[in-house]
Amino acid sequence: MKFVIICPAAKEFRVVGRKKASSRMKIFRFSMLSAIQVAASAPQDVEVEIIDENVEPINFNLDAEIIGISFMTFNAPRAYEIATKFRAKGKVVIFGGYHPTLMPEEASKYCDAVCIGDAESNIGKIFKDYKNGKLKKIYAYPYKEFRRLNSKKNLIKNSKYFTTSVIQATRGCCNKCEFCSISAFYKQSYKKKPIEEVIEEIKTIKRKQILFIDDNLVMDVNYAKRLFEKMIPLNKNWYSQIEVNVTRDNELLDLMKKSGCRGVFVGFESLSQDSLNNTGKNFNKSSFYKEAVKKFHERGIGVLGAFVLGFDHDKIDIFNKTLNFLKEARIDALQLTVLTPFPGTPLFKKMDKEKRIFDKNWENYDLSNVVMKPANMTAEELSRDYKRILGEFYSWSRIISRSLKQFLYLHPTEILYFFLVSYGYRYKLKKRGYI
Ligand code: B12
Ligand code: SF4
Repeated sequence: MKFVIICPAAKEFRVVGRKKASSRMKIFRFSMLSAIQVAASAPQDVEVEIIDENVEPINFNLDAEIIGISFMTFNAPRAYEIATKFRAKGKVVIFGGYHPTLMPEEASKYCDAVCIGDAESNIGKIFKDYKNGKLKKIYAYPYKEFRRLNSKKNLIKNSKYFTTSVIQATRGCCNKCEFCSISAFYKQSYKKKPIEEVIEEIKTIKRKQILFIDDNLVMDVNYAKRLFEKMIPLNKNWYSQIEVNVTRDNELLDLMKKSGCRGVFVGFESLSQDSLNNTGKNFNKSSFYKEAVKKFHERGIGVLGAFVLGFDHDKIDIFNKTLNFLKEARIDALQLTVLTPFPGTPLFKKMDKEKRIFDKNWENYDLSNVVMKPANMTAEELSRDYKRILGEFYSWSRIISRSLKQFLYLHPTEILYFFLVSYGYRYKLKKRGYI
């Protein structure tokens, strides 16, 4: 039996016909772990293929019996379009990923089966039921033990991605930030892969640089410390999402450095403590942010800061505050997003009840569009200043000035990476007409 897993792409990056995938956007094409992990979970006797629409067109005449589609909210409309075309050709379509898990009722209208949550605990049952002619609409078997599977990285076109040296040691997060899809998807649970299996997996990666795609690698501090200790002899450089409070534990920070950490993605979210408190992220203290960044920098660790604009407690001064902070704290790269009420989150429920969501075209849920009425500013002000901050942060003068200052605390390789990330963002902003 043949199973093809499809990753739909946004219109602006989609490869259609003989059009080539933009090589410059490669900087944002990495990982593919969702599809790879689904492939690895499929029964051994099933032949699996992965098609990523960001790098190749979909052949709607392919010979597979079952089509799997993996998608987030922003690419749900495209996923439904693809599913409809395949179903018209008699194929069986199964859905998985963030959007179908959080919106199973909507998703189930366009497919034959929805996998809620992890593929590992569901896909075997889906195939078994299909073979027996008993396919159900919803599969939601919980995944109890997070274990290493044989990698199926060979199924993707490696050269088309910035990096595929990606690993996941933990899944989920126990916190309850009201805007967060991860908290909704994992129902505030946190699973850890056995450390020996993570180490074995790292050993299979040839590249010096590895990327953890975990949402919070240090949620269980003891696990993290043991993992970092075991990673020291591997002599790798690594990058991960990390919560800012890691900088309150010097032993943990030193272990991160010793084990080769060179860059972190930190969810600062907001400089307004009121906003943090009211969104469930009161454990972040904005008064501590500058010191936290300094502590990372002292250990040669670069910081990609993630900030969200448009919380109900954000006042109009949040824009200039954020812009000034980015410069003063020497944030090395920025992921700035507009507060987005993703379906399935408590934020969506609240704003929907208050009738503040004016745009339910999921295509616009890519964190850069304003889809709701903010409380203390207009939607236009939010959109305008969001673009202004990005434009200023990624102006050539700021990129160059940042890169020069980074020689004081970062390794040249990381200076180059942060430059490439900035260049990639600039390209994206230009393409979208923000600058
Ligand atoms: C790495 C990552 C990226 C990378 C790489 C993405 C990629 N194509 O591989 C980059 C930086 C490119 C990226 C970009 C974006 N991302 Co992103 N990303 C992640 C992150 C951190 C990890 C994804 C991952 O590999 N997970 C590991 C795999 C194994 O887990 P999984 O994806 O959940 O898959 C499992 C199940 O869902 C299920 N499953 C998944 N698909 C399928 C399909 C079938 C058929 C079946 C049966 C099962 C199944 O089985 C899998 C194995 O258990 C997640 C957060 C997270 N923890 O997942 C955010 C996340 C998925 N991203 C998100 C968003 C919003 C985006 C962007 C739209 C916006 C942005 N600015 O970041 C862009 C879109 C870009 C694009 N064109 O694709 C949101 C999605 C929210 C939502 N409700 O839609 C998340 C949840 C982050 C968040 N904090 O909210 N992302
Ligand atoms: S925003 Fe971060 S800390 Fe909050 S629930 Fe989501 S993953 Fe956890």
